[in-house]
Amino acid sequence: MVHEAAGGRYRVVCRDGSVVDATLRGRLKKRRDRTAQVVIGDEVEVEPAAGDAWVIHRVLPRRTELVRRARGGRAPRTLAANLDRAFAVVAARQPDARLEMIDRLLVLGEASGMHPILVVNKVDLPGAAEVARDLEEFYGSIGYDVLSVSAATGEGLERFREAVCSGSSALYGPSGVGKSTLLNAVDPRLELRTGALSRKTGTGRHTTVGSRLIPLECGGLVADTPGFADVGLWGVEASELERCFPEFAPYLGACRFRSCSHTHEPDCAVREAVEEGPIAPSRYQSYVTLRREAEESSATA
Ligand SMILES: Nc1nc2c(ncn2[C@@H]2O[C@H](COP(=O)(O)OP(=O)(O)O)[C@@H](O)[C@H]2O)c(=O)[nH]1
Ligand SMILES: [Mg+2]
Ligand SMILES: [Zn+2]
Repeated sequence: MVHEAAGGRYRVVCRDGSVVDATLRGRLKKRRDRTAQVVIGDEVEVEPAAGDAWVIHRVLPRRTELVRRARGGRAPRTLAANLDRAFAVVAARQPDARLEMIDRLLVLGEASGMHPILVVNKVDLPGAAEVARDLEEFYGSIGYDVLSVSAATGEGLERFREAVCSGSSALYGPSGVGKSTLLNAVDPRLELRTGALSRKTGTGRHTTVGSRLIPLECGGLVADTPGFADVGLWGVEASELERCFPEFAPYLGACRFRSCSHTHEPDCAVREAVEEGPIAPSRYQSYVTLRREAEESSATA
């Protein structure tokens, strides 16, 4: 499995625990499509090359794929493959949790083939416990696991620790919500930099070049990728959006038009479910917003 990727060099940890540094075989390098990129989490086959060098000659099919599709028609980029778990992280306060941001994060997790876990951090702040409780109830009713935690006090961290200490995970969310602080709380040896200003949009002084899977002392692996910071700019294709709202599932296929966008068509089963109650208005509103974004960005592509 690829544990680190930077500038065309890959650190591969083999099943027997040995570690080799490898480059891509030319044939793989030339292919431009997304699946030919090698990313952290990829299962690859390596073979010895000249001297003591190694080359990756094959990438195995991916189980999950965390993909970043930038708005404005730029090519999608895979950030990590085969992760077992995705944690969408927000803060109950500072910055205040907004439903649209939460929905955006959950959609990104779903689009990557992972049913994300919602982590609501900073429950220690004044008024935050109530916010977290409401979010637990709301997103819990849609079928999401919601973990209310405080990286500062350790409250609620047991379940987070249990989940993050097995397999591989990604934490993603806006900057300043406490992702690095959470990981430091689970494994203080990491000493990840924290503070809202430590990693400003790509140009900051602490820009990470490569991506890596950070091994936790307790056994899990956590993806560390520079692109995670600006999730606000991610998008999902219009056609796959409806599948990223799990509570829409019972209604898909029941609209009058097979290609219904669920925004304006008559006899739309999704819109009926919003009117009748099973689909929450805020969720539907997020769908409409993301749908419009997706259409705008494909129009400029
Ligand atoms: N009160 C409180 N502050 C926190 C908590 N977790 C993180 N912070 C603070 O929030 C800021 C951003 O944290 P950081 O881990 O850098 O966020 P990241 O950008 O998501 O990695 C820092 O000043 C942290 O000290 C928490 O549980 N409670
Ligand atoms: Mg951070
Ligand atoms: Zn419809």
